[in-house]
Amino acid sequence: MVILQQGDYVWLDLKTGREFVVPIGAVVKLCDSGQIQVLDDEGNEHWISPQNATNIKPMHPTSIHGVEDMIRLGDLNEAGILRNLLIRYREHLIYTYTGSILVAVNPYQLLPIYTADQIRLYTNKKIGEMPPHIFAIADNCYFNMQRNNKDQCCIISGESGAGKTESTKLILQFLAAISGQHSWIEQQVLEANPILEAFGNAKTIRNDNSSRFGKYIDIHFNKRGAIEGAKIEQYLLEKSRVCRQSQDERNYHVFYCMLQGMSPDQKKKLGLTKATDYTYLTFGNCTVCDGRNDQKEYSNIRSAMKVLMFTDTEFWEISKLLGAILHMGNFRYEARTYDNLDACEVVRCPHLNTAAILLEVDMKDLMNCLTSRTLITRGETVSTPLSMEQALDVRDAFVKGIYGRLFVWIVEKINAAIYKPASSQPKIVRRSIGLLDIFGFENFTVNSFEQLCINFANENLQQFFVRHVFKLEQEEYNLEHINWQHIEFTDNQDALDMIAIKPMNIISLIDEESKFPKGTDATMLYKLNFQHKLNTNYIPPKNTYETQFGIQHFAGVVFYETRGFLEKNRDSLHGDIIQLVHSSKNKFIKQIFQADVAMFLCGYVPGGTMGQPGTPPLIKGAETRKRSPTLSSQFKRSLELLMRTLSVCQPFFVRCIKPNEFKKPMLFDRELCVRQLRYSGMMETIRIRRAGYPIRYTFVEFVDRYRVLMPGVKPAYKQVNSQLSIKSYK
Ligand code: AD9
Ligand code: MG
Repeated sequence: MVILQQGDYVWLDLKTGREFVVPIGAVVKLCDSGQIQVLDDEGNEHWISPQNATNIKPMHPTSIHGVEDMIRLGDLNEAGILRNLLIRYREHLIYTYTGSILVAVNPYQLLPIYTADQIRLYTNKKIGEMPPHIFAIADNCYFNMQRNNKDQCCIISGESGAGKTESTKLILQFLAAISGQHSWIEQQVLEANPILEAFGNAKTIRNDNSSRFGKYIDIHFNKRGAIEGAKIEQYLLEKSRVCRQSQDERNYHVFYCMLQGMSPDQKKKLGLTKATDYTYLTFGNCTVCDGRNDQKEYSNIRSAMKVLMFTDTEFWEISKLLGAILHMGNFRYEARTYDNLDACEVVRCPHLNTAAILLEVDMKDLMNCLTSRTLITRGETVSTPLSMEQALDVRDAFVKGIYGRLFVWIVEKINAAIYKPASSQPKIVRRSIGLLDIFGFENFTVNSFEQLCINFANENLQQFFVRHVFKLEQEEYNLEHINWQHIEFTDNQDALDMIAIKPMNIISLIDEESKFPKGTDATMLYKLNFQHKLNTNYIPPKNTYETQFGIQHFAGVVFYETRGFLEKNRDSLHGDIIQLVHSSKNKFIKQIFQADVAMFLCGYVPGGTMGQPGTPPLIKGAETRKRSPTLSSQFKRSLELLMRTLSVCQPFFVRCIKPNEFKKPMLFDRELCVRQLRYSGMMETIRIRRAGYPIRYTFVEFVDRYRVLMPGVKPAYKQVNSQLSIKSYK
């Protein structure tokens, strides 16, 4: 039985049984005839009777007013961490360390903590010398790079709207300020962001400026520490958004900016009007975004593109493609029946005409390839009509194809301006800081192929993280000559092996089935089950009708709906479309489809069997199925490269937390935060810490806290000058 007094702090376990509810902090208001009245952190009062006193535990002194580094918390558990973040957040202290990790809680308001003065205050300081801050991480990256002559990286994670992109920009801002050159290249690196955001960000219900792609920006510094270039890597743009948006969401910003910002004359040339006139822009019933000025953004995009050496012609060519996309979205179809087959026609209208003009293709060819498909059967080419549903899919696939390739081209164009390969200057020593702003772990009501890729990326990052923390921990023990036992940690290597490493892994099975002519989502699922049903990280469907399988990820179980998996992974356009692009007089579209056209001309024939390479021209409009690369194999390859890059860097971790779903300041949703803490792997870190030596006192702190136990011990400051670190047992 705990003896409590008024004013004592306690942990109150409300035992709701809910998955993300943890004990809440509370203060004792009254202790009266055995009854205890407490006031919890949310301002709710509770009466606790002595029989229920097991619900109450005393709070460790470190948890009462909070600490800057959560490793110092006596109550090193979810409740302790959550409360620490909460009480700091209420005081606008959004940054907190957990050892080497920075936790950043999104304030959803502009705090006066990013000024030039703050940059100066954080320059060249040790971590811990100043209150936790994103600038402290940036500063450490920079000076570690200089001091140790070692590349650094910063892995910024968190769910949508948690503040990853803003954190990335703040680090960049700090690095640009302290590298201190105000050079052209520095400006170019900074100006890459508005372009990427225009084409790759959109308003979603979670975030008004949501990045719909992952990115790694590697910033290069010369020997004197000045920015001399950068390279941007992009991952998995969400292409489906170009054709569909959920309620209250928008398409990519650039479309709305263009319609608001272009001169009437330019718009007329592209046959464009206003956003509400376009189907592709109105699925979410939302064409404006509070707090965004699309017109002003347009001129920012325009000037950023100038800084990054996009020519006027290139800019115009991009606008033409964006215009063509909007017109295609407005095509209307009419159902027909030919020889008892469902067919359809594109209704002739100005949109059709303008789209053909902008794509510089023959209008008839455009109509044909959107409403029929050429197949080769027994050596003969046959044109089969497409049903209305199929025709809409073909058009959307074409549009997604254009936008996806356009995005890749834009990133390449930016890189052409800012990236100077090291090999061209072999004698020049160069160091870099990489910033990874990538989608966090996702677990929705329905999860598809995209979530599998995203969670696969997160498994990789978790593996990297755990290994790093684990290694650091043991290195520190060695450094201080502390006796320690080998610390076990939950290794997610098994899950990773199953997903992508070992033979017959999940990704390779999906890939194989995608290339197999008769492969379907069902045959793929059958093979996955057959191969992995005994693996503890795999959860097979409960019966033969179910189309979901589950994976035990480090952050929890996720069920994946397999319908549509293969189509998404193939990510291919049918041959008639490639043929249409090939016939176009528009050099720009041909350029962005260059690889596809080349592959097409190499002579791929249906079923994945290759024809004689270099035997063009292929039978006009023949169906092609590209054998490679599939989406997952491309993604796997770029992830491997990323992990290789990260592994030679000294890493920093920033975990962004979204405090509420309403984009509101000063609102802290406890359950939402616990979920994120769990999914971020933070608890895993703590487990590792607990298995080791979780409490770290400097010599001074140790003596001050415990000298009362040994009469005659003087205050620490009288004994030492140096800060010797002593670890205490838990
Ligand atoms: V997503 O996965 O790309 O959808 P992010 O990138 O994690 O997401 P983002 O950085 O875009 O989120 O932040 C969302 C919004 O939160 C921003 O538009 C700001 O309005 C707000 N935010 C985030 N960080 C800060 C901050 N340090 N100060 C003020 C912030 N506002
Ligand atoms: Mg973002």
